[in-house]
Amino acid sequence: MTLFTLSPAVRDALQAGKPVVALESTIITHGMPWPQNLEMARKVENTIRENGAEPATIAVIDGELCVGLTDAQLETLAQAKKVAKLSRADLAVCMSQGRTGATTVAATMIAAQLAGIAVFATGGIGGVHMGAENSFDISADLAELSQTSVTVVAAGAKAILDLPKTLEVLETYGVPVIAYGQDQLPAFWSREAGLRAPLRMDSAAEIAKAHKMRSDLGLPGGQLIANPIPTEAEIARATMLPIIERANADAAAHGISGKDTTPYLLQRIFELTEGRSLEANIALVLNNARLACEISVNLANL
Ligand code: PSU
Ligand code: MN
Repeated sequence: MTLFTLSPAVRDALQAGKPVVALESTIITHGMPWPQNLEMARKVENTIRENGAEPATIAVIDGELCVGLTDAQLETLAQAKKVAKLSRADLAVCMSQGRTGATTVAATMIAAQLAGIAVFATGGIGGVHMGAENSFDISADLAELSQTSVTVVAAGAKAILDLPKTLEVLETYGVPVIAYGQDQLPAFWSREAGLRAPLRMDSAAEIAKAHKMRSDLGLPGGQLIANPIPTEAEIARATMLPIIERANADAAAHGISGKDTTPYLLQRIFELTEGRSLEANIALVLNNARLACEISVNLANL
């Protein structure tokens, strides 16, 4: 039984030892509205190809764990309504039932590791939600980073989260949180979170070396690379803070919880910023894809 299916392009790249960058699909189905979600997915894949690596977008389609999607599969997924959102807990159930689902950061990491892909680009990881002291809502992405050996490039944790608590949990789990090119932790739509990042690196080569060192030491788990959004695309933290607060208050008022929280907040912030948050989101994903390429090219040369 094969556990996953490689697209021909991803299979060829992996066999030839060429750099491959994994991509998640929940950002397509739950993170952005149609049709910008499909435009983003295509742009990210093309950016990766232009930067010397092969993109591998990951999703479960009719029970099949697909590593690398055709353009037609990408389009179907982007248009699909009510697709399941698959984290670690949901992956095997979805596959065993022959259903379709989009992979979160956690599930994408699992698939990437199975396929032998070391680097993964996304927008923002899940983390500790505001009010977690009551709700216990902590994304499975954090536990995944502690046990699955993939370097994840994100623009920091999503700013809708409780960032200090997210950093604390990552520290407890032994996950290196590495800000790229600055001391501050980036906060997704904004370059700075008002928090110092635990670690800093200034080049993709250093990040690749640290990834290899971690695996040589036999330490399970990945690295979180926090790559700040490009200056020209950022929305100032001062602008975002009241909007995030309002979105969180609306979520509470509507009784939104569990898996629905992240998609609800992203959609609400999209409305409250009149679409600006989406433009910034697309810019930061592309920026992360470029850095992930550089890291995977460096890893392939090690
Ligand atoms: N980043 C985005 N949009 C998203 C997500 C990340 O810009 O929709 C998704 C990712 O798939 C991440 C998930 O893994 O949200 C976290 O969801 P939860 O907090 O339920 O674990
Ligand atoms: Mn959650």
